Amino acid sequence: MRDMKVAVLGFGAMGRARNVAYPNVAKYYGDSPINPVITQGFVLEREADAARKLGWDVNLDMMDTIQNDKSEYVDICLPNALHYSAALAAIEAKKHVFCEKPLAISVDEAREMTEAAEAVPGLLNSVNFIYRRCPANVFARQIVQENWFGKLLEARSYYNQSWGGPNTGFGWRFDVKAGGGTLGDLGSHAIDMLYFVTGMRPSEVVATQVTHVKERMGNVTKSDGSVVREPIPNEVDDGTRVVYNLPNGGIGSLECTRNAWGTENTQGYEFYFENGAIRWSYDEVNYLEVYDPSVRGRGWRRVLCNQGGFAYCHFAGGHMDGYRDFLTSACYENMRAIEGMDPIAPIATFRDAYEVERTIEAIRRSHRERRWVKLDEIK
Ligand code: SOE
Repeated sequence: MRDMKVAVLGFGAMGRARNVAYPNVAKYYGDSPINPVITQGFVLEREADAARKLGWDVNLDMMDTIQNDKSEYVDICLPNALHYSAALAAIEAKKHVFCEKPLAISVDEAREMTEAAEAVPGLLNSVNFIYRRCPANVFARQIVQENWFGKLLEARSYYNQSWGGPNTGFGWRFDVKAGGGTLGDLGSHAIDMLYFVTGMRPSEVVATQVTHVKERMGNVTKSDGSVVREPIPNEVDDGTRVVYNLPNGGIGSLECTRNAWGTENTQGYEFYFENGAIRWSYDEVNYLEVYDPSVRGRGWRRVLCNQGGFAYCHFAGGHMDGYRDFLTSACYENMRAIEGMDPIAPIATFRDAYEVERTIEAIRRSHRERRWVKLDEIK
């Protein structure tokens, strides 16, 4: 196992979570070909002391962090609008790239990033669609791949949170130019999960989006340099509803919102096939529910996927995994990919994430133009 120097860009929740995940890769997975070591971090000045306390070698210059020799792998945990410039710079510097989702703030950016990444053979381009690392979702994917239940007829996905009410102040997640909005933040996961599990992407969508909170209080810098707190227009979607057709003739729906009281990270899916069904919910993240009508005494079977024989079981079975374990597994898969090892379950490449952006663009276009949009329209 060789050490590999990692630069982390950003010190928000995702950047800080890296500080737990990378050091755990070799501890969880003794067969990891690489031990990733965070050697440098780009943070804001106000975050520098906290980052140093975690042992980070702090750099306040993003481009310098990407370009200098202290790393061979760059992990982008920045606001969405910065993914594009950071990833292109990392690719130019011939560094492996792991990027938070959504890949970009537009389909054009995502396409350019994908083409740039694919033009450099041997470089990792990986996007953190983290729920691919839940063992239950890997099992769901296996069920589809082994064709337990035949054709997918109907799909339902949801991803709801509750922190987007009127009392939440303005921040980049509400800034249209920074790539804010619920669809990119939450819906992107559900779109990727549909593909990861079923192998299908919507072929045609019709959607409606809503902005419930028209203004949010935020800091505004005036021409004299003073900073005042005042209402800022909120232009992103607070909620989205989508109905879609699948290429196999099936249909589906997707909902996402940040205005569902009582839901903290409530997401899941229900996939109904010709001869059975599966469903998963993050509230019971370690379980997949399977319905096989051919079993006598039919009923939903709740399968614990955190045990030997299931993906990513790195510890005694049944001790339950959570978000930081999934992130550790994501980093482990990146290490395997860099060394050319087969994945336990496929990583989300830039191309996968570009496909998610195409679906997002189709959904937005459908809402704007009040019509069904075919995915073929979006390049
Ligand atoms: C938003 O609250 C958020 O942190 C998303 O940005 C993440 O992608 C999701 O995994 C959890 O919720």
